[in-house]
Amino acid sequence: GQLKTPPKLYPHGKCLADVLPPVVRVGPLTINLIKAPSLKKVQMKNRYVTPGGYFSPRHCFGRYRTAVIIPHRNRESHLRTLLYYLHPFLQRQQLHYAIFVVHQVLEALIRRKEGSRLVPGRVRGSWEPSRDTFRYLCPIDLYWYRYRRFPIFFGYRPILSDTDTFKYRTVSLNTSTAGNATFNRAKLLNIGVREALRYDDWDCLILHDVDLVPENDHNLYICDEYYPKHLSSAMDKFQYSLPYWAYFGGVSALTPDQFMKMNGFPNTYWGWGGEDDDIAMRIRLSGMSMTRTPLSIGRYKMIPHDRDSGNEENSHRHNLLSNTRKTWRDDGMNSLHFQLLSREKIQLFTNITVDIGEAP
Ligand code: UDH
Ligand code: NGS
Repeated sequence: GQLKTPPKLYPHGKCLADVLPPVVRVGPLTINLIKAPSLKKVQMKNRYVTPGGYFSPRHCFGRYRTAVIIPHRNRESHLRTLLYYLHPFLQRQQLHYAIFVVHQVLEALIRRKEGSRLVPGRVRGSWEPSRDTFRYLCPIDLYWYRYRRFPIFFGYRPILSDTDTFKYRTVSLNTSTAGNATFNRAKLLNIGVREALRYDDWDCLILHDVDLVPENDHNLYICDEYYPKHLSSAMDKFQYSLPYWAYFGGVSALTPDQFMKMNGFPNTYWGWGGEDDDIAMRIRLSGMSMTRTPLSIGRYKMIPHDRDSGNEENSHRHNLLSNTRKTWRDDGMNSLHFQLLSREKIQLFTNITVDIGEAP
């Protein structure tokens, strides 16, 4: 992109934002994956994160609104490690952000476990940053060269209505309710986007595997104005390089517009493999191309793990991929069906529990 000079923020001379130093980001980070921290410890270290995993810079208006969406099942320790590193990382970037975990379970198994104790609950709590005090825009620093737009000061979108209830109060994350139903990463991401957009007018959706920890905090979790962006360009398991040129797995960033233009992601990839290649193909088919974080910055450590049961290699993936050209318009956000079991704002993230059914 071209270097653009940001327009003057306030015509009447200097504002506080010009003299406040930006929060210090350090570049390369030290990541220790030996032991997952407890949620309590993560909470203690992130005192300004409010329920739902929401944060807004305290002394200025965040320039960007970012929703991080994590597909999840039975990876609680990975989740704790990721939250431990991700919250401070996002705060140093002065983003207005929230973290959504989309959690795959089978409703039939919950019923068996919790029986008739299931009670309807209500979504409570406000996500609005306080508007009592006037705050300046967060200062721009060198890495924030691309000016996008002013945040909206007034007229925030109405957030979830009062009548919006969820069915079941609590579903444990470390769940035996996952069963052995096949995992479906792309469908969970579609659901995450749909749900996240109910909460705020996000500038950017970050689709984030639970086992990837960013290693450089200049890797900004903001979107490219024009094209979907691949953030995890250099993963340790691929020797900090790309496994192949069109690789789009791991962590990516799309604006809601870009996401809708490609009809979201496919719902039909059950099990491991191929869905990220389908997504890369959709980007092209919908007339966009892909941008990437430079290899020196898009560095990630993967938390080592074995293949999950219920996420076996999808034997149909090559067949599905050969048909993407024909199917992408009909398979995606416009054909998304699932059962929302709960929507909970817990301390470090919003937990969205869904039953997405089983592979046909
Ligand atoms: N995921 C879950 N639970 C599952 C399966 C997948 O939460 O049961 C999510 C999680 O966010 C994960 C993402 O889906 O980061 C991608 O799945 P993955 O990490 O299994 O995929 P990856 O290609 O690994 O990274 C495949 C298994 C490699 C086994 C190598 C053995 N040495
Ligand atoms: C490709 C898969 C992708 C996968 C990538 C990396 O072969 O889904 O390998 O895999 N595509 C197909 O199978 C068609 S990894 O080394 O992370 O296990 O993301």
